[in-house]
Amino acid sequence: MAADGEQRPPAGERGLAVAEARPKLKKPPLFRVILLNDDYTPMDFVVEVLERVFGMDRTRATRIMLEVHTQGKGVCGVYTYEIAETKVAQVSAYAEQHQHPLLCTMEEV
Ligand code: TYC
Repeated sequence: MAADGEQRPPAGERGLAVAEARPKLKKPPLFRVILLNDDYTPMDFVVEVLERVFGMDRTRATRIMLEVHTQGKGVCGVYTYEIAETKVAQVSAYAEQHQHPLLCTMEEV
């Protein structure tokens, strides 16, 4: 053992390879919340859901609703897993309460 006050030179000066410690912070995976078209859910109801659950204004909600209506599906927003899961659950519960077959799902970005 080295005596008190006697320290070994740092690794980089002893011919050892040194690398900066890299903080291992990974970005969380993100998920798109997707709304699916159907033939029965009223357009007004879909617009209301987009306003309530996704905080959209009437103009944006109407645009997304029409995109879903014409394209078959549309993206309501992109969130981390738990937020996306909660939005899907809120849409599904609200649609069920009102007995509409509206479907909402999520997919990793
Ligand atoms: N296609 C429905 C209708 O004609 C409207 C609708 C839009 C339903 C979007 C679901 O996610 C949806 N009444």
